[in-house]
Parts: sequence; C-alpha cells; structure tokens
Amino acid sequence: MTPHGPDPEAYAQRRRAVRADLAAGAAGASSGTAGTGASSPGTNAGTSGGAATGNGASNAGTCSGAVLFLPESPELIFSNDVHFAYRPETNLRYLTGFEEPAALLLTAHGSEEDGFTLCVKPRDEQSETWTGRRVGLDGAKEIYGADHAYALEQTYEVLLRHLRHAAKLYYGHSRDPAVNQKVLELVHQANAERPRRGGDPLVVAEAGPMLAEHRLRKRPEEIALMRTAGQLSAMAHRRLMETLRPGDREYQAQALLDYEFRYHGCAGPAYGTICAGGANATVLHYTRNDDVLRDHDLLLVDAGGEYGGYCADITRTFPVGAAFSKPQAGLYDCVLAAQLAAIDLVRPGVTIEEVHKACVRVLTQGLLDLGTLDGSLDECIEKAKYSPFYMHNTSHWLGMDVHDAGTYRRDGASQRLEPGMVLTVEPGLYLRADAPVAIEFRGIGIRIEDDVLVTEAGAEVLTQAAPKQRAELETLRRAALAR
Ligand SMILES: [Mn+2]
Repeated sequence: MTPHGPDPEAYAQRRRAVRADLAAGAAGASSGTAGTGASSPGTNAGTSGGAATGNGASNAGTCSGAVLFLPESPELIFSNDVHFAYRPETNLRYLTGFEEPAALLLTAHGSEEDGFTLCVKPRDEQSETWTGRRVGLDGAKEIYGADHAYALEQTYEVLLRHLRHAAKLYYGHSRDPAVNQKVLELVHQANAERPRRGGDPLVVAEAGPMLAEHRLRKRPEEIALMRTAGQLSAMAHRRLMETLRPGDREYQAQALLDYEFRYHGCAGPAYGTICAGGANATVLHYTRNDDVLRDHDLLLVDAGGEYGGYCADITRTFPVGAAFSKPQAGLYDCVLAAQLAAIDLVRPGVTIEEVHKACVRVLTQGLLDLGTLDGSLDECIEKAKYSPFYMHNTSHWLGMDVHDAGTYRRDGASQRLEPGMVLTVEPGLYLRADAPVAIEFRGIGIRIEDDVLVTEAGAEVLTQAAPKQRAELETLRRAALAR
C-alpha cells in the first residue's frame, strides 16, 4: 500500500464503483444480447471484494459485460544499470495502492474468472536480494485484495481469456506503442472467434475518461490526504520564508523544500520544484534553479509535496530581501487581488471558466491602473491585451497527479464545479526583462497559487497555511534577516 495512503477498504470501494460503471457501460454495448448484460450492474455493484457474480452459466455462448485493462507501466532507465524511481500508472494506483510494476484487470462479465485480477512480479529470492522484497502473487491477494493473481508474463493470455467473454474493453492506453499493438492484436483475435462462439464484436473504449470521472470527484479519504499534503507543503513554504537569505542559490531554496517535504512524511516533491529569482520568474517552467538570489529581487517558488499519493501545488512569491519595492508591491497586490476574487467565486455550480475570467478581469484592471495597458477594461479583456503578461489558464485539477484527471469541458460548455473537486487557483503576471512596459516593472514575475476544494458551502483552501498577505511576508522576511 502507498505509505500514509488510503486503507484497503478505500481501494475496494473505488473498485466497486468502477465495476458498476463497467457493467452499466457494457449493458449499452451488448444491448443485442437479450438482457444478460442489463442484469449485471446491480449484482456487480453490490459484491464486496469484487468476487465472481455467479451468473457465469447464463452467459455461456454470449458475450456480455466489460473488462477494464490497465497495462504495466514501463520501468524507465536513468543511466547504465540505474532506473528512475518506479512510478505506477496513476489509475492503477488509484484502484489498488499497488506500487510495483503490475497490470490490472477489473472485470464484470460473469465468468468464473470475474472480479479483480493483478498480474505482478512473482517472488524471486535472487532478484529480491538486489532490488528488494516483492509483494508476489500471494501478497497481491492477501494484502491487495485481488481475487486472482498471475505472473506479469501471463498478462496477455489472461487478458485474452477475459476478452472472449466480454462485450466491451475499457483500455488504459499505454505510452509504449508495442503494448497498444499487442492489445489490438488480442482484440482482433477475440473478435475472430465471435462468429462461431456468438456475440457482437468487442467495443473498445478508452479507460481514461471513465476513470477520470471517478478521480475528478474526491472521496473523503482523498480529501483528508490532500488536506495533509496542502498543510505540509504550506509549512515548507513558510519555513523557506523564515530562513532564506540574500546570496543563497535557488537550489538551496529547493533543497530546503525537498528536505521539509520528505522529513514530514511526503514521498518527495509532487513535481519539478521551481525556485526562480528575479527575471527567472518570468519563465513559466523554470527548473534550472542555479542562480544567485539577489537582495532586491523577488523569489517565485512553485513547489508542493506528494503525501499518501496526493499532490499539493503551491506558488508563493516573496522578497529575497526584507520588503517589496514599490513596483513589485503594485504588481503583487494586483495578482493577490485577482487570486482572492477567483477563490471567492469558487462554489458548486460555477464554471472553471468563470473562475479564470474573474482572475483576468482583476489582473487587467490592475495592469490598466499601473499604466501598463491602454484602453477600456472591456476592450483590453476582449482583445486579450493582458495575454503577453498572463499567458496561462488560472486552474487545473489536482489530485494524485499534479495536473489531475478530469475534463475541463462537458457538453460543449465549461465544467461546472461540484463538491469534492479540487482545483488550483494560480493567477500570475510575467513582465520579461524586454517587456514593452515601464522600466521599473521589467524582469518581475509573480504567481500566487493555492489548492481549493469545492465544498457544499463553497470552498476550502487546502494550502492556506502558506502566508501570502504582503504585510505578513514582509514581517517574516524582516525576522529572517534579523537572525
Ligand atoms: Mn499548478
């Protein structure tokens, strides 16, 4: 199980919810097969461990129900004999908590092999001496609740057996084209047998969007973990504000954050930490982090920890010295006002696009007030005159992935917020060193980012322990420099 992550029952609940979707999705695919598909949703949704439904006999000769297949995520080479830390495919981890290379099948088609299947690396004394203990086939069942466990090498023969029974395959597309090709071959093989065995050809669907619907709405145990990830990450930002000194290198700021994340139980940073001093902050994904931090510059820090499999994503911008300069303060107040206005808007029923538009409106008004734009507010918004200085969206979904699963548009319109969704709110202003603005604004990049949970009542900011009021930042910085 993922350290600090959900308990086994939480994963079982997720699998039950997804199996109910599989059965419902397949009922549509197999509408020609006389009712057997339509009877399965209720049966499958209720079974506790995802055991066989026991109606296998009634499906003989027909194909009904669905298979979800998530292939093994490849192990990647860092350099000769050295691997990157293994990162399980997020959907597989969402449904199991399993962190070794593995393939997953979740099936609801009524055969005796139905249920939750994991294909894993078998126990092997020789290999385990080098690379550590494996869960093995027994562990996959006993610890992770698999109904069936096989060796990874058997993945495709197991998949083919399931495809023979099913009306629909939900496939988690692999980054490895060879895997996709293999799966397509097996689909053809299963279909080639259909004329004699009976049943319509398999319907193949992407598993991602179906699983994304589940991941987009966080369950209580997920929200609890995201709250912890947010709190621990906010504390790391605060610690940096309390200790940074002019003359430090950007990587020293990064090192302190990494230390704080790991020391307090995070698996590590949830993504590549950005520590960008001065004009480096106008590069959106600056990760070199090797420059010297200068007294009169700002430092933009975009960093969050991953705790129990869930990400935080926080950006703060604060003075390397003790105080903001006047132009820095003007821009900062503008970004903060935009962020607060947007967060204030977050509640069920509001669209993610409306959150963005609220930010754009305040940022544009701020740029007009500072003399950086000309024209009326509406004209500047309509013609996107702000876009050289604010070129990204305000929000993305947050969860197990820092850019989490979930659609941003539904039925041709922007996604409406619902309780349990978590989004970032992260306006910024980026005035490059060569930007066509007054000289005092050049080379300033500011972003302020928090993680916001949509609740029944409105919103809960999961990362509010990270200071962002200008006066509070200056108090912290004065104290840091007085040490
Ligand atoms: Mn973000």
